[in-house]
Amino acid sequence: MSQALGNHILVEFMNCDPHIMNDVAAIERDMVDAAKKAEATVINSTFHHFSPYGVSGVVVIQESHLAIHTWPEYGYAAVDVFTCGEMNAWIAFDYLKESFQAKSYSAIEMKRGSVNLLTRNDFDISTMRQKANEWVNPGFYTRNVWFTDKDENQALSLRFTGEVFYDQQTPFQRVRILESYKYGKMLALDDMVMTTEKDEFHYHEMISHPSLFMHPNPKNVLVIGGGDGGTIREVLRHSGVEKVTMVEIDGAVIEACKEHLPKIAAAFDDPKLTLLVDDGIAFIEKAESETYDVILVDGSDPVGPAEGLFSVSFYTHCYRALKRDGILVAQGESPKFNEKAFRELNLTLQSIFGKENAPVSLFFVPTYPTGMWSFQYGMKGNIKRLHDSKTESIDAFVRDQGLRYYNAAIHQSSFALPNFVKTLIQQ
Ligand code: SPD
Repeated sequence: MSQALGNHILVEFMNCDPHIMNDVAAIERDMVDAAKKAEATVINSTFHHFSPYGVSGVVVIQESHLAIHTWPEYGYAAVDVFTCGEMNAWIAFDYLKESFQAKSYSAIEMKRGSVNLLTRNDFDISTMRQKANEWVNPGFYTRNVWFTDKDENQALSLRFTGEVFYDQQTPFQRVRILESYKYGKMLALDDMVMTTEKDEFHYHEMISHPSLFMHPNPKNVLVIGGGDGGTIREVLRHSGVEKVTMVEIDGAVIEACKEHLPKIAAAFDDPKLTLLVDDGIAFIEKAESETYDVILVDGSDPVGPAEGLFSVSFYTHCYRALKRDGILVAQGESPKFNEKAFRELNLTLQSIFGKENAPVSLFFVPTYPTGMWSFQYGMKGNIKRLHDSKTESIDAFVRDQGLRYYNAAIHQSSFALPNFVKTLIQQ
């Protein structure tokens, strides 16, 4: 065979582990390690994750390149390894076959650049090689991985590092803890952002403090959902609260957050807490009437296990389980993202609690699609407003507890609705 400049192997890896095929950090590491095993000199690498699945990437080596495109849904990776000089591409092939757990594979090998077909130019290659050797690899690997929370027409994307701290498919949902560049570690359920280290306080302060300050004497609080623990952490800041019951359907969420988001999952050992890993919908159906002062429904979006948290039957039972002056607060979706769910929830609450007793509070969450989010209320008994006399005690509480979103002015203003939102919830 005549001499060639390079050797190119084109590989089909089939029936690979689909989770590995979607794990951009693992694939980048394996590709870089495969190059090193084959004694290549790695210059840099760039990898991209496609939402919801698929990875593409290239490792540039002094001896040419390794490239990959994956289709996790087929457990398939298309890989090519292009080498020149002494490097043996088949060492990289063997390494990747094991790492991707490929059950079947095929490859073809091509010689590239047959020297008898090429004309050599006359320049001093030794000086160029010397220059290349002077260059020190800064070890800068670029990676471009985005997590996207979206519907068919609208999305919010966060760039994340590719590190996956937790990834479990439970009987209810896929639970993941990932790391975003801007907002730190993030809890995602299925493909939806639930909370992040750096903006969780927006949500958790606003789900809990307004109702606890509007209620004259909240002692017994029920939290449905809220597995990350941020809501109970806020509720338990109120020294007058004597008992908190939390019912979370998915124990994996609690475990993942205790391990990886400890500042959010900070109150699970509080003696006032009774924690039940159970179905909140079944729990409320069996709950005693007139038991709770405040019920907080910290559920995810109305798909998957949280769908029942948006039903008439669920809120009818919540109404029954509230004491005479009780307040219900529910994760209310967005009037700009989930208009239908937002409206239907408000009409449900109006029908159960009364038209004037179903106010909406708006707040801002940078990591949820559109940023505009809501809590929706059901006030049992008389209409409740924040007494001016409470302003001072709220401000003192805010100072003592170091709150970062909620204050007395935010409390009042969050219930003021833009006109388009008023129209959206008209009967
Ligand atoms: N799309 C986000 C809906 C919010 C769901 N709950 C967040 C959990 C925070 N404790």
